[in-house]
Amino acid sequence: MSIIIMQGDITKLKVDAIVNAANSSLLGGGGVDGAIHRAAGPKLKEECSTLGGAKPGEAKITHGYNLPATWVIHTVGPIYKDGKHDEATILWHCYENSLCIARSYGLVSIAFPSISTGAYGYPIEEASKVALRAIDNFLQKCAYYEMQVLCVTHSQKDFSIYIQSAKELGVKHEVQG
Ligand code: AR6
Repeated sequence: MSIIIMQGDITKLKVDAIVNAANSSLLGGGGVDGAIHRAAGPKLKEECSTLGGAKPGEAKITHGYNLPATWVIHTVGPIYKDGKHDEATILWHCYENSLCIARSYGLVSIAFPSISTGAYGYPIEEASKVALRAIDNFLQKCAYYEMQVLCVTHSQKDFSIYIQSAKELGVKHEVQG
Protein backbone atom coordinates (compact mmCIF):
# COMPACT_ATOMS: atom_id res chain seq x y z
CA MET A 1 0.00 0.00 0.00
CA SER A 2 1.42 3.34 -0.92
CA ILE A 3 0.73 6.97 -1.67
CA ILE A 4 2.73 8.47 -4.51
CA ILE A 5 2.86 12.21 -5.08
CA MET A 6 3.70 13.25 -8.62
CA GLN A 7 3.34 16.11 -11.04
CA GLY A 8 1.86 15.56 -14.50
CA ASP A 9 -1.12 15.17 -16.76
CA ILE A 10 -3.51 12.60 -15.31
CA THR A 11 -4.94 11.78 -18.76
CA LYS A 12 -1.59 10.24 -19.76
CA LEU A 13 -1.38 7.72 -16.94
CA LYS A 14 -1.67 4.02 -17.57
CA VAL A 15 -3.31 3.02 -14.32
CA ASP A 16 -6.40 0.97 -13.52
CA ALA A 17 -8.45 4.11 -12.87
CA ILE A 18 -8.12 7.86 -12.95
CA VAL A 19 -10.49 10.01 -10.94
CA ASN A 20 -12.33 12.88 -12.57
CA ALA A 21 -13.15 16.09 -10.68
CA ALA A 22 -16.58 16.36 -12.27
CA ASN A 23 -19.70 18.45 -11.67
CA SER A 24 -23.12 17.12 -10.65
CA SER A 25 -24.27 16.65 -14.25
CA LEU A 26 -21.33 14.28 -14.95
CA LEU A 27 -21.54 15.49 -18.54
CA GLY A 28 -18.16 17.19 -18.78
CA GLY A 29 -16.83 20.68 -18.18
CA GLY A 30 -13.52 22.53 -18.01
CA GLY A 31 -10.28 21.82 -16.14
CA VAL A 32 -9.32 18.20 -15.61
CA ASP A 33 -12.88 17.12 -16.50
CA GLY A 34 -12.56 18.69 -19.95
CA ALA A 35 -9.12 17.15 -20.44
CA ILE A 36 -10.38 13.67 -19.49
CA HIS A 37 -13.39 13.88 -21.82
CA ARG A 38 -11.22 15.12 -24.70
CA ALA A 39 -8.71 12.32 -24.24
CA ALA A 40 -11.34 9.60 -23.72
CA GLY A 41 -13.45 10.57 -26.73
CA PRO A 42 -17.23 11.00 -27.14
CA LYS A 43 -18.17 7.54 -25.85
CA LEU A 44 -17.32 8.68 -22.35
CA LYS A 45 -20.01 11.35 -22.40
CA GLU A 46 -22.45 8.83 -23.84
CA GLU A 47 -21.89 6.50 -20.90
CA CYS A 48 -21.92 9.39 -18.41
CA SER A 49 -25.32 10.48 -19.69
CA THR A 50 -26.77 7.17 -18.45
CA LEU A 51 -25.60 7.71 -14.86
CA GLY A 52 -28.19 10.25 -13.72
CA GLY A 53 -25.63 12.71 -12.36
CA ALA A 54 -24.08 12.61 -8.89
CA LYS A 55 -24.26 14.59 -5.67
CA PRO A 56 -21.21 16.25 -4.12
CA GLY A 57 -19.15 13.55 -2.39
CA GLU A 58 -20.54 10.72 -4.52
CA ALA A 59 -18.53 8.72 -7.06
CA LYS A 60 -19.53 6.71 -10.13
CA ILE A 61 -17.44 4.59 -12.49
CA THR A 62 -17.27 4.37 -16.30
CA HIS A 63 -14.94 2.85 -18.85
CA GLY A 64 -11.89 4.85 -19.93
CA TYR A 65 -12.39 4.43 -23.70
CA ASN A 66 -9.41 6.07 -25.50
CA LEU A 67 -7.59 6.87 -22.26
CA PRO A 68 -4.59 4.76 -21.24
CA ALA A 69 -6.46 4.18 -17.96
CA THR A 70 -9.01 1.36 -18.01
CA TRP A 71 -11.61 3.11 -15.84
CA VAL A 72 -12.66 6.61 -14.90
CA ILE A 73 -14.18 7.25 -11.49
CA HIS A 74 -16.19 10.45 -11.57
CA THR A 75 -16.62 12.30 -8.31
CA VAL A 76 -18.12 15.70 -7.51
CA GLY A 77 -16.14 17.86 -5.13
CA PRO A 78 -17.56 20.59 -2.92
CA ILE A 79 -17.73 24.17 -4.16
CA TYR A 80 -15.64 26.00 -1.57
CA LYS A 81 -17.39 28.86 0.25
CA ASP A 82 -15.67 29.57 3.56
CA GLY A 83 -14.78 26.14 4.96
CA LYS A 84 -17.85 26.17 7.23
CA HIS A 85 -20.23 24.45 4.84
CA ASP A 86 -19.09 20.84 5.25
CA GLU A 87 -16.53 21.28 2.48
CA ALA A 88 -13.94 19.08 4.21
CA THR A 89 -16.44 16.29 4.90
CA ILE A 90 -17.70 16.30 1.32
CA LEU A 91 -14.15 16.31 -0.04
CA TRP A 92 -13.25 13.40 2.27
CA HIS A 93 -16.25 11.47 0.90
CA CYS A 94 -15.02 12.07 -2.67
CA TYR A 95 -11.75 10.30 -1.90
CA GLU A 96 -13.27 7.58 0.25
CA ASN A 97 -16.12 6.74 -2.14
CA SER A 98 -13.77 6.70 -5.13
CA LEU A 99 -11.43 4.32 -3.30
CA CYS A 100 -14.35 2.10 -2.25
CA ILE A 101 -15.46 1.76 -5.87
CA ALA A 102 -11.90 1.01 -6.93
CA ARG A 103 -11.63 -1.70 -4.31
CA SER A 104 -14.99 -3.21 -5.24
CA TYR A 105 -13.74 -3.50 -8.84
CA GLY A 106 -10.50 -5.08 -7.65
CA LEU A 107 -8.38 -2.21 -8.95
CA VAL A 108 -4.84 -1.83 -7.66
CA SER A 109 -3.70 1.50 -9.10
CA ILE A 110 -5.72 4.69 -8.98
CA ALA A 111 -4.74 8.30 -9.70
CA PHE A 112 -6.44 11.35 -8.20
CA PRO A 113 -6.22 14.95 -9.34
CA SER A 114 -6.47 17.61 -6.68
CA ILE A 115 -10.26 17.65 -6.45
CA SER A 116 -12.04 21.02 -5.98
CA THR A 117 -8.87 23.10 -6.02
CA GLY A 118 -9.43 24.61 -9.48
CA ALA A 119 -12.79 26.04 -10.56
CA TYR A 120 -14.35 25.04 -7.22
CA GLY A 121 -11.91 27.25 -5.29
CA TYR A 122 -10.82 24.99 -2.40
CA PRO A 123 -7.46 26.28 -1.08
CA ILE A 124 -4.98 23.55 -1.98
CA GLU A 125 -3.06 23.86 1.30
CA GLU A 126 -6.21 22.62 3.08
CA ALA A 127 -7.59 20.37 0.35
CA SER A 128 -4.32 18.45 0.02
CA LYS A 129 -4.43 17.63 3.73
CA VAL A 130 -7.98 16.32 3.51
CA ALA A 131 -7.01 14.29 0.44
CA LEU A 132 -3.91 12.75 2.03
CA ARG A 133 -5.66 11.97 5.33
CA ALA A 134 -8.64 10.39 3.58
CA ILE A 135 -6.41 8.23 1.36
CA ASP A 136 -4.12 7.26 4.23
CA ASN A 137 -7.11 6.39 6.40
CA PHE A 138 -8.57 4.18 3.69
CA LEU A 139 -5.28 2.38 3.03
CA GLN A 140 -4.77 1.72 6.72
CA LYS A 141 -8.32 0.41 7.14
CA CYS A 142 -7.77 -2.17 4.41
CA ALA A 143 -4.08 -2.87 4.88
CA TYR A 144 -4.67 -6.39 3.52
CA TYR A 145 -5.47 -4.89 0.12
CA GLU A 146 -2.49 -3.77 -1.96
CA MET A 147 -3.36 -0.52 -3.67
CA GLN A 148 -1.16 2.14 -5.19
CA VAL A 149 -2.70 5.61 -4.97
CA LEU A 150 -1.21 8.45 -6.99
CA CYS A 151 -1.86 12.10 -6.13
CA VAL A 152 -1.28 13.91 -9.41
CA THR A 153 -0.78 17.66 -9.39
CA HIS A 154 -0.82 19.72 -12.53
CA SER A 155 1.57 22.46 -11.43
CA GLN A 156 4.97 22.40 -9.78
CA LYS A 157 3.64 24.67 -7.03
CA ASP A 158 0.79 22.26 -6.18
CA PHE A 159 3.29 19.39 -6.22
CA SER A 160 5.39 21.17 -3.55
CA ILE A 161 2.28 21.87 -1.48
CA TYR A 162 1.27 18.19 -1.50
CA ILE A 163 4.73 17.13 -0.37
CA GLN A 164 4.71 19.74 2.37
CA SER A 165 1.25 18.62 3.54
CA ALA A 166 2.29 14.97 3.62
CA LYS A 167 5.32 15.89 5.73
CA GLU A 168 3.27 18.03 8.11
CA LEU A 169 0.70 15.27 8.58
CA GLY A 170 3.34 12.54 8.87
CA VAL A 171 1.63 10.61 6.07
CA LYS A 172 3.90 7.97 4.56
CA HIS A 173 4.45 8.70 0.89
CA GLU A 174 6.81 8.46 -2.05
CA VAL A 175 7.63 11.22 -4.49
CA GLN A 176 7.87 10.43 -8.19
CA GLY A 177 9.62 12.61 -10.76
N1 AR6 B 1 -4.02 16.49 -14.94
C1 AR6 B 1 -3.96 16.64 -13.60
N2 AR6 B 1 -4.52 17.69 -12.95
C2 AR6 B 1 -5.16 18.62 -13.69
C3 AR6 B 1 -5.26 18.53 -15.10
C4 AR6 B 1 -4.66 17.40 -15.73
N3 AR6 B 1 -4.71 17.22 -17.06
N4 AR6 B 1 -5.96 19.62 -15.55
C5 AR6 B 1 -6.25 20.36 -14.47
N5 AR6 B 1 -5.77 19.76 -13.35
P1 AR6 B 1 -10.62 21.63 -11.78
P2 AR6 B 1 -12.58 21.42 -9.57
C6 AR6 B 1 -5.88 20.20 -11.95
O1 AR6 B 1 -11.01 23.04 -12.04
O2 AR6 B 1 -11.92 22.53 -8.85
C7 AR6 B 1 -14.89 21.51 -14.20
O3 AR6 B 1 -15.41 22.43 -15.13
C8 AR6 B 1 -6.04 21.67 -11.69
O4 AR6 B 1 -4.78 22.33 -11.75
O5 AR6 B 1 -10.41 20.72 -12.94
O6 AR6 B 1 -12.94 20.17 -8.82
C9 AR6 B 1 -15.92 20.48 -13.75
O7 AR6 B 1 -16.81 20.15 -14.79
C10 AR6 B 1 -6.61 21.65 -10.27
O8 AR6 B 1 -5.56 21.57 -9.32
O9 AR6 B 1 -11.72 20.88 -10.84
C11 AR6 B 1 -16.60 21.18 -12.61
O10 AR6 B 1 -17.62 22.04 -13.07
C12 AR6 B 1 -7.39 20.35 -10.21
O11 AR6 B 1 -7.05 19.64 -11.42
C13 AR6 B 1 -15.50 21.98 -11.97
O12 AR6 B 1 -14.55 22.24 -13.00
C14 AR6 B 1 -8.88 20.51 -10.13
O13 AR6 B 1 -9.30 21.63 -10.90
C15 AR6 B 1 -14.81 21.20 -10.87
O14 AR6 B 1 -13.86 22.02 -10.25
